[in-house]
Amino acid sequence: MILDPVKPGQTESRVVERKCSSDPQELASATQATTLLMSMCININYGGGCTNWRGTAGTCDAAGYGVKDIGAKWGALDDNISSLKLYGACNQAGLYENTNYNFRQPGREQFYGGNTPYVGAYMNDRATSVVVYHAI
Ligand SMILES: [Ca+2]
Repeated sequence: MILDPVKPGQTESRVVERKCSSDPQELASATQATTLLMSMCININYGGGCTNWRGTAGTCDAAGYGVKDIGAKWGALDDNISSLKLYGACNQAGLYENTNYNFRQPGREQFYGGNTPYVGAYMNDRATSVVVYHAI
């Protein structure tokens, strides 16, 4: 998935493109102008198939990138994330159990400061909204 960054006044990234491909040439053209942000996988230890998020405006800053209902954007990933990897300046990922970042209410959320082979018993196969950003 290719995302625009979260802009001032917005609560989530615009999804620019969503594509599955096993064609190296096609994937290469999609990756040229974008930056790998994070990878989310449906099994532990980065197995079972992973979805990459790529950004249109470079790596993460403090506002970063986010999707408030991944089920609506990429159904296969909803309630299905078990491991994740972070790239570049993206050093913090947040997983939320429900849509809309749990409506910014505390609880039912977990944060990860690096590559995570297992998101933990609570958040495993539960995340529905996701953010990734640069934490100072
Ligand atoms: Ca969920």
